[in-house]
Amino acid sequence: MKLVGQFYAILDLGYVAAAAAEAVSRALLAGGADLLQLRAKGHPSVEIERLARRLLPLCRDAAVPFIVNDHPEIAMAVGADGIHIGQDDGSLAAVREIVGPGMLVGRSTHSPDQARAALAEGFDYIGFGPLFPTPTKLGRPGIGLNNIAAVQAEVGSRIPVFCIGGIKRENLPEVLAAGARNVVIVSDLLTAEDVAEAARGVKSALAGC
Ligand code: TZP
Ligand code: MG
Repeated sequence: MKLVGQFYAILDLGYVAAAAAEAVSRALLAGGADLLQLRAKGHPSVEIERLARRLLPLCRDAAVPFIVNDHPEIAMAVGADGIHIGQDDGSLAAVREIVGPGMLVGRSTHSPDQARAALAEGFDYIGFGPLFPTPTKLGRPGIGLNNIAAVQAEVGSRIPVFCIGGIKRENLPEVLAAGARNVVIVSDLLTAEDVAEAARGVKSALAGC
């Protein structure tokens, strides 16, 4: 499936109980998410795979790529559209040995050098951040907004650069003004009273960019 769109949502089991995962995913998709990732740090593989099998058809119905975080074997087993890995999760080549040539593979990056390296290695897209410190990814400093425009110009002209980390509806205008074109928003959406409405707000803020 092609990677198009600016709005990347993550169903993170740190915020959403597994029992609510489908309803919240439907709301994110109804609100206009262009990609959906399942992130389930510390959860058993069998549980992640079971959940992935339930979320995949929702994404297919919405024609939105479904991405699995951290687990290429699960991404492959369920027929996901993509796999997302961090800096410590090995090389693109090692992941490709598991998932083959067709799957989208994204990399988390935390600096312009890492962003350039991910482009050179051949990743399909990158996350760039955390822009601000965030409880969703504890222990990582915020890298700020200063390098967004340069990374967007240099890397973002070749593959999508998704800014991430501490982005909320209220600071989204500031992030976009700094040069971001694509964003990932996790906790601000998952803790919203009306997830679909919150997602719609993000979608319309991105529309002019
Ligand atoms: N990678 C870098 S920051 C982050 C991830 C997964 C968490 C983003 O979550 P939030 O709640 O939008 O700050
Ligand atoms: Mg990882």
